[in-house]
Amino acid sequence: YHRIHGEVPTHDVVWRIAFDESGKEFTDIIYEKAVDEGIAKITINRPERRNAFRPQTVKELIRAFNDARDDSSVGVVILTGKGTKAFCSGGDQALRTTDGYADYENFGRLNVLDLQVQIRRLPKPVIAMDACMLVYSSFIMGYAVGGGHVLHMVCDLTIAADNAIFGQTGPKVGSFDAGYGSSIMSRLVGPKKAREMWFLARFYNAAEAEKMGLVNTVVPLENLERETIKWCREILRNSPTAIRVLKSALNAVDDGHAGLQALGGDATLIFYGTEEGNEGKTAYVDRRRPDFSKFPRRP
Ligand code: S0N
Repeated sequence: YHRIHGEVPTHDVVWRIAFDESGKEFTDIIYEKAVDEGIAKITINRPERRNAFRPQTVKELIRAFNDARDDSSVGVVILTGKGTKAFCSGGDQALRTTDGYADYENFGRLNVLDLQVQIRRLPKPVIAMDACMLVYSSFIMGYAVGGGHVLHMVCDLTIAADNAIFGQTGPKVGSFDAGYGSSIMSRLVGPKKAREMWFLARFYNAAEAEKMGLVNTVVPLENLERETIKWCREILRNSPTAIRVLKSALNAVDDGHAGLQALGGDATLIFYGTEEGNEGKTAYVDRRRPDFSKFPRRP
């Protein structure tokens, strides 16, 4: 039924529409939060274009991810695409100009690059849910190709439906992602396979993607959301700080100075919660000399 009617069934969760602080409606995405669950779901909503993104889509995705980051009741974010035919088919080729993608104002944009960095730095897991494609987590069904494939790769986890198809089309359509789209792919599948994916621009089914290390698990389409929610709940049972530090640690080497800055920021955040950290601030506010003598110099 679901394969024919093109909807991924929702299980065990009540989704309610969410807004960011602007209160403005979203047109290109659906932003939802699960009642009493700590899960946000962001769905690219352009199924008639196989969920290709235009600058407006990316702008809305950035707003929703910002809100999910700021909402302390959210612990995991799911990224997915509307319907069962595609997670995301990349940039909207009909809007491609000589300087990116243009849908408003008179110049093009490549704002998906900002979105990739945002997902990478978000201190909560995004899961890609791919029925063809979560930022600690992604779930995928249908096609995840081109810039859509890169989006699932920058997510922390990917849960794929058995009908999901993965690949890069860049060299076929005169584009490429020489940033995360190349470096993260090489980390995920290894340098030889990454070259194969980019140079030949072939498509791979979900079983092949799992074997290559591109996705965490493959499940029947009918169970895609149920399985993704199960993964979210397991994550949510664990320490949010441990997960936060682990995410930044896992990205640190690859992200260079920016990666170290995120990990270092986590250390500062934790230090501020200690008596030792507090002594310095309190002494400054009280206009006295700080007394760090009672704090151990651990081996
Ligand atoms: C996904 C495919 C394989 C699905 O095939 P299927 O199921 O046979 O459907 P179609 O009939 O082909 O498509 C249905 C309708 O959807 C439209 N459509 C599909 N994809 C797109 C798209 N990406 N852009 C615009 N329209 C799309 C079809 O035209 C069709 O419409 P109608 O019904 O009106 O005819 C298949 O659709 C496919 O191969 N799609 C194109 C995939 C692709 O090449 N994507 C672009 C790849 N490049 C990028 O993503 C750029 C990378 C990028 O974003 C980036 C990276 C680094 C730096 C900057 C950038 C940047 O450019 O922003």
